[in-house]
Amino acid sequence: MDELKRFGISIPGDLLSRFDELIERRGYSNRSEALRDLMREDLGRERVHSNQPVVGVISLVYDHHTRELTEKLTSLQHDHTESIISTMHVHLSHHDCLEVIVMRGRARQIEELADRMAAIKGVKFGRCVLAGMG
Ligand code: NI
Repeated sequence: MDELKRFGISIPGDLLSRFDELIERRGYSNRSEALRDLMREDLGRERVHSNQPVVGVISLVYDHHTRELTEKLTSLQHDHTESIISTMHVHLSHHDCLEVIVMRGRARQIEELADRMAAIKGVKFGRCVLAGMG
């Protein structure tokens, strides 16, 4: 880990109280760790905004009986073999499947693919989570 630095910040008492309540609910043991996570999250968003290299996880839940859905999903994935690291498929019930696709690439490319998959008829849930690398 990088060397830890200390700094002081001025903050209105009310805001600090609300922040303390929030981090207690989330189970943080101290403010420093909560602030570090907030900073990382914001820096991560900036990374996506500037289209930097990221890792992405696309999660989909869909009814595999929907006509042509699985063919469309498979075909889209075969168009992105250079950035898809792994795909996991779970048969949730008689109808529903969960697919988790792990990718590495430019933020916008991954988001665009996630949007295209989520828009396919029969997809009930589609989420894309991106994380910065390094
Ligand atoms: Ni399945």
